Formats: sequence, structure tokens, C-alpha cells
Amino acid sequence: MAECTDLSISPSDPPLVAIALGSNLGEPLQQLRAAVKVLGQRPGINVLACSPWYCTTPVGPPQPNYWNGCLVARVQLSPWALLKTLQAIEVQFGRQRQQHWGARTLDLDLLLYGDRVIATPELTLPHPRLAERPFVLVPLAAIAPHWRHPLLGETIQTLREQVGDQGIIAVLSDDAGETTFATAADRPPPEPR
Ligand code: A4P
Ligand code: MG
Repeated sequence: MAECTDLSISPSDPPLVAIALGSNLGEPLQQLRAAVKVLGQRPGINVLACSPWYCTTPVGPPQPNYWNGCLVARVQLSPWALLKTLQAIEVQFGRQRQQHWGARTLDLDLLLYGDRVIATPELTLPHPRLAERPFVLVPLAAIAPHWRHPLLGETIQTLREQVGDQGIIAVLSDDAGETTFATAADRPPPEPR
């Protein structure tokens, strides 16, 4: 029998993936929460953790502020099948691709798929801009601080500390049915390593 050298696709250990969510059109928070629910209902996707939601200043052309978050899931889909699923859900939520980095009702980016490295225009893993974006690293570090970037070798927490808090305006947590809201400055400092 052929040996399975790619542990991330071992059937007994479905791979962990990290997905970034963003929205700045319509009702962003409602859309983001609904998108998490829809994702978790898809066959082969088991959502394990979802970050708080962060209000962030837009990167790109002038447009409204974003709400951003991240989730971690176990999946029984290939990276390409998962990307197709994410794109279908974006369309379901009224996503229209009009302008590069322009405003959108829902953006779902595949950030990490285990430790897979893929370099094609259709799908690049890890996500090519993951390591430079506070609006991705701050939420991801809240739920997956120890995950190591497969190319850079650094943990998400280290990368998050390197980029800082620029553009993070506020954080909103849905934990235990309660919503707490704080400006970024209210957050406690990171624990010492
Ligand atoms: N693609 C390749 N790799 C991936 C991947 N890992 N995940 C391809 C998702 N898609 C991937 O994506 C463009 C193409 O990338 C697709 O054909 C896909 O096959 P898209 O979703 O159609 O377009 P996009 O999202 O406008 O492009 P892009 O370059 O992915 O934009 P980003 O990087 O997602 O940036 N500011 C704040 N504060 N918060 C935001 O969330 N988002 C953006 C969009 C800009 N500014 C922002 C935010
Ligand atoms: Mg995108």
C-alpha cells in the first residue's frame, strides 16, 4: 500500500483550516454571523472556533469600515473544493466583484489549510497577504495563536505581534450570548511569552 506522506489529508485526521471573514456593505455583522452558520451547515465542514468581530479601517480604495473575523474548522474537503464552497457562499450573500479590494457584502478567504503550500493564481496557500494584515492576524491570533505559518515558520501570535494593531478600531465579542464592545485600546496587553 502506498504510504501517505501528506499527513494533513489523512482521512482519520481531517485537516484544520483557517478562514478569514470580512464585510463592509449591507449589515456586516448580521452577514458575518449568518455566514459562520451557513459554513457550519455545509457537509464536510465542522466549525471549531470563531474569533470576536473586529471593526477595521479599509485597506484599498475609499470605502466604509470593515468588520473582520476568523474561524477554524476541520474539513473533509480538498482545498479546491473548500475554495469553491467559500465562493458559492459569497455569491449567496450577494457578493459582486466590481473593484479590486473594493467594498463587499461578504469576503471569505482561505488562510491556512493544515500545513499545505499551494502556489497557483486560483488558490494560493497560505494566503499571500496573511502575514502582513492586522485585520487578519489579530482575529486569527485570538483563536489559533500557536499555528505555525508553513512558509515563514513563525507562529500566528508572533506574526500578530510583528504587525501590531494598526487599523483595528474596536472589538465585539458574541461569547455566551452576550455582546461586549470595547475600543482596541481597552484590550488587555498580550500575555508574556
Ligand atoms: N485566490 C487565491 N488564493 C486564495 C485564497 N487562499 N483564498 C483567488 C481565497 N481566494 C484565493 O479573490 C481573487 C482571487 O483570488 C479569486 O479568483 C481566488 O481564486 P476575490 O475574493 O475574488 O477578490 P478580492 O477578495 O477582492 O481579492 P483579494 O486580492 O483576495 O483581496 P483581499 O486580499 O481579500 O482583500 N480592508 C479591511 N480592513 N478588511 C478587509 O477584509 N479586504 C480586502 C480584500 C481589502 N481591504 C480590506 C479587506
Ligand atoms: Mg477574497
